[in-house]
Amino acid sequence: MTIPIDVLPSVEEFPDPFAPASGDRIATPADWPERRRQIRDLLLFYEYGHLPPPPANLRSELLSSLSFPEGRAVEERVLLSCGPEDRVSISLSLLRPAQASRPCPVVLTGDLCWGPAPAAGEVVRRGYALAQFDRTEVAPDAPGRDTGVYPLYPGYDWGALAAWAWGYHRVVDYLTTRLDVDPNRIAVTGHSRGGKAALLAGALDDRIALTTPNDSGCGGAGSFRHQGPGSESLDTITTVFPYWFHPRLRDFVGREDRLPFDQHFLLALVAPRALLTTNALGDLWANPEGSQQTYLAAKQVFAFLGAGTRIGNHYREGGHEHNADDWNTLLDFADGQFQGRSVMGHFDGRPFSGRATAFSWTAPIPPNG
Ligand code: GTR
Repeated sequence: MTIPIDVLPSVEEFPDPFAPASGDRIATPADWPERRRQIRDLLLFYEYGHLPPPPANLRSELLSSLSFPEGRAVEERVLLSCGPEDRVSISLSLLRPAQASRPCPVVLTGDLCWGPAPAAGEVVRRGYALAQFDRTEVAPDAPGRDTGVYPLYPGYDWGALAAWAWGYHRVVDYLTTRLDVDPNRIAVTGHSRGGKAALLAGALDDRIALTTPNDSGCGGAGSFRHQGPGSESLDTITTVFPYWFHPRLRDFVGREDRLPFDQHFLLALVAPRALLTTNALGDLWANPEGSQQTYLAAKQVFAFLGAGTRIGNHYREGGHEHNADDWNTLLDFADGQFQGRSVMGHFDGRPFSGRATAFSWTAPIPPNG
């Protein structure tokens, strides 16, 4: 697993998620949990760094509660604290339907640093709670490891994406304590660098039922090997934003063929829980074409696990933003997943037809399958 880069084999196509580094290709879904652990270990070792375990001392303090017009929604502001000497703090905004008859599903985003979500009213109208926090309270979006969670966990080699994902997990810790939130219907989302973090959060935490990164691109749902025109490269991202990742990732610049994974491995970690990647056709930097390839590759894993209808991919016109249309797409998919409504046909986006597939393997057919 943690083999030095010079010894890693060159693999031009997407690595086969069903093939361990040594030994036979896995054969049945019962083999997946062990293979999934290997994939997770690879991604943390080479790409993101390692996350500390959940702290046992999470506390919450209600700071304010505000009813919105006509009593349809309530917004609570809650201060979470946890970690060494209670020094991790996260301020959470939780907007929820005022009169839900049963625990409601929730969508969680860490992008409050970029302002409130554009579709808050629609989220609540559809019966969801909306939880928003500022991931940069957990770790700064800047180089340097003197602030945020880094000095609190000195033994950890995590980059900012892993720290932000850990922040999502701490909010999930809190959400699962609330009686008005359904712990089985927690969705996470985020945009761009926030989408990378949300995807990593969903990949690593089985409590998250639906993971929906938007325009997450390089280091998210975009591929390192399959780069569409104008897309961000491994070289660029690790030059401009080295602190998002483990330093080891940069060793693969110009040697992407030696990566023992591509980003379809990250998507596959979500399976068999639900995953929707949303993309914009004009957002070339985020590699919409490479995201189609990772989607198709990860879909093999979902299908193998009997979860072929739990993965979706969506494209809209336009550029790099997390707009109301993206949120509506998320909610449509979530409605389908959480309420058993079949909307899957709309979520099989593959506009880049005619391109060669970035992989030649397919899912093993289980014996008696
Ligand atoms: C860009 C970066 C992308 C993406 C984007 C964003 O500058 O190169 O990977 O994360 O920022 O977060 O909006």
